[in-house]
Amino acid sequence: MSTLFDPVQAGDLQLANRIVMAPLTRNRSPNAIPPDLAATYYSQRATAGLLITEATAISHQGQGYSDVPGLYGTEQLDAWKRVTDAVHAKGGKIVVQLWHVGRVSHTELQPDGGKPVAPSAITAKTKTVLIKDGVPAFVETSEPRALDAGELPGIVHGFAVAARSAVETAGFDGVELHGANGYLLDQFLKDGSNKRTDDYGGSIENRARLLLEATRAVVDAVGGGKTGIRLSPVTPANDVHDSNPQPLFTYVVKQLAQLNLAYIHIIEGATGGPREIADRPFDYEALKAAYREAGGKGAWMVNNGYDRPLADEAVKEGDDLVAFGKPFISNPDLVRRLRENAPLNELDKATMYGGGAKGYTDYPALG
Ligand code: 8OZ
Repeated sequence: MSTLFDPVQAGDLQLANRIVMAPLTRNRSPNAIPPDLAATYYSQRATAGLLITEATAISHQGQGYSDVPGLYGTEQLDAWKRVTDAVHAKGGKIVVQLWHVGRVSHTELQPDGGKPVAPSAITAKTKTVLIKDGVPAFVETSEPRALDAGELPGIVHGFAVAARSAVETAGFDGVELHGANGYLLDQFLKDGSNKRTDDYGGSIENRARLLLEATRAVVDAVGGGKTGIRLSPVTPANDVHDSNPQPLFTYVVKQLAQLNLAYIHIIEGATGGPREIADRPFDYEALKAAYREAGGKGAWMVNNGYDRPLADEAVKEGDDLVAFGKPFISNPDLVRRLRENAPLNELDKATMYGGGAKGYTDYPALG
């Protein structure tokens, strides 16, 4: 019987254990360039079987918050190369999360101060972070404009280009498409945010089209064995909702099963919140079974509110990987602490978004 601490293969990725550092937005990348300290931050956490970077914009249009990193400029790619080198020097594995925020943005963050883009021109009832003079402020997102169908191939291509740059130039072991948390791909999936009447709206097949096209393009660029995807079937994050998520996500994972992906990463419940949502029930075991029955061989990664007992249970039930989020911010040696059932450092919420070394690279490891 496998444990959390046993090695596992996820596509091309040979992982030392089943503990994953979840993507965590930290807003410390002015001009979308990861800071030098990012190499320290990620390499401090390299004992995780897999590190997933904070969400990283595939294009200027895909950016929705101040000081989040990108993957579309030479300086950004060079900075990421310093991060991947530092992680590899410690024997770790790292993939980058490919992000297009869609409507979760602000005109101040968009090229030429334009409107953010979305499947439909519906403003998300959510906030983004604008950092002014080093001080983060939460502000309402701007009203988006609906993407023209003719713009969608460019977005799909953008995912593929970012993936290829990530692997070939920045030295990542792979990539994860951010298909979760109410960002662009999730906005297309769900009928609360997608009111389109063309081939990208309406039926489940149509709403899933952009996500599947982007995933296939990334697979063509870097290989399925280096590609993962994150999904959040019922999260209310960033004001997304679907009237019937079980058949929607069953269709999505059945299609993904044909792409020989490294892994599928599922957020159970409300991102960073309750694992069960009373008015949004969802059967994750049925979803996993549908993926397996359709021939999906990728690792099944679960996330949200896991601790050691819950993670042990998940591995026992056949989940391959468990992603830990906030505990990894405050515990660089989380793997050791989980193994030894040692107490965890407390998270300083004030330094989560923005700032420097404090609350970033200064959390102590066990002696
Ligand atoms: C917290 C703050 C800003 C962005 C996500 C990328 O929820 C995020 C995010 C989280 O996936």
